[in-house]
Amino acid sequence: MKRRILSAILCAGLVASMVMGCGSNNDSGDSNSGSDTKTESEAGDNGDSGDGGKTYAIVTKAAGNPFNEKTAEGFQEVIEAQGGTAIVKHPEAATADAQVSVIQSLISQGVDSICIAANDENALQAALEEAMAAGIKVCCEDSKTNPDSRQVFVNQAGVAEIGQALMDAVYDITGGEGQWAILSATSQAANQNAWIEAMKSTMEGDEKYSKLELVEVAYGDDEPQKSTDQTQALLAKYKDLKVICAPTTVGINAAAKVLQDEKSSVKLTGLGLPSEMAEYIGDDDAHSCPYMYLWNPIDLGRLGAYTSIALVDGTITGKEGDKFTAGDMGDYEIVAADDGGTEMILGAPFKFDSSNIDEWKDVY
Ligand code: RAM
Repeated sequence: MKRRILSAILCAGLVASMVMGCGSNNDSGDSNSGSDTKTESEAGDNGDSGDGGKTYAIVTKAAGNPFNEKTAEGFQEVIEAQGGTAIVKHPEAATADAQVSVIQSLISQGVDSICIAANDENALQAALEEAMAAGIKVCCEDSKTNPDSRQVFVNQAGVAEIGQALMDAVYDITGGEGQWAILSATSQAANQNAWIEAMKSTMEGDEKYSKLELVEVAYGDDEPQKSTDQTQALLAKYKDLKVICAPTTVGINAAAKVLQDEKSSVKLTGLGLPSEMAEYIGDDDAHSCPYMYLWNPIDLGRLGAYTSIALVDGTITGKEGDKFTAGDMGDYEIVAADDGGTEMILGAPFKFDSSNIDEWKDVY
């Protein structure tokens, strides 16, 4: 973990120092190739950068989400340090349609790879298959597609592990009984849906959780206002609600503010960015979130970049048993994923509480 702190600090510094001279294209909110920058338009039809290097794209779930920005930052830092050109695309909405038009513009540009956090497990298949047929290497990070739409998934942490950690947090914070609700991202988000299923199967698989009642799964669509509205609706609807679990950085941040502003007795846990959650984390009544989990989103982007490079240079194809070295992040092996495709795991979910939040809030 210490190494991750260091690498995160180093990469933040590196990105800052490279901003002036870098050859990347970072289009927030752009869902097509219409506003490509000069550097990218110089790249030529085959997408190669001017120096003969390769062009690697990252497509996040949507613009306006700091988690996605951190991931893109890590991706960009690694690609540029290796002499490649990074193209960062944040679609204007967290929908499959917005991502399909981004993918199509990247195919037209002839990029060498696409690393994508999918807004829908199946709806990107035609576009991503077209990309792969055109020789573009495809991996997922954060939120996966189905196996036919990708070569490998860069998974942030084991799904069962995340489900177990969140379920145990709900158990602990409720005192082992009572009503709880989930505030998720979009209803199509493969990562949140997998984590919710893992929470449910943990709960259903052990008598220990039998006094807990999951009353609703609400969807804030990773939009701050909708997440705020959904939190308020949960509070109005369930007078005996004890805990909200938000497995999304946007949702948890919106819910934390509602609960703390309203001095609600309802408590919160889930997955949050320390930089956004520091003011809400604490063990007393004045704080809405006793503790939460996450992983390093910058490292997730860095691993996505190393994976893209390894796919493009042929070190890996994405099959089970493939091994590669992800720079200073060390060696990774591709393993079978539970959907029949393959994945690699960045690491374990990390707990943030009052004892360490100050140490992390400036990192990501
Ligand atoms: C939100 C996004 C992202 C997820 C994090 C935890 O920012 O939905 O996909 O991984 O939360």
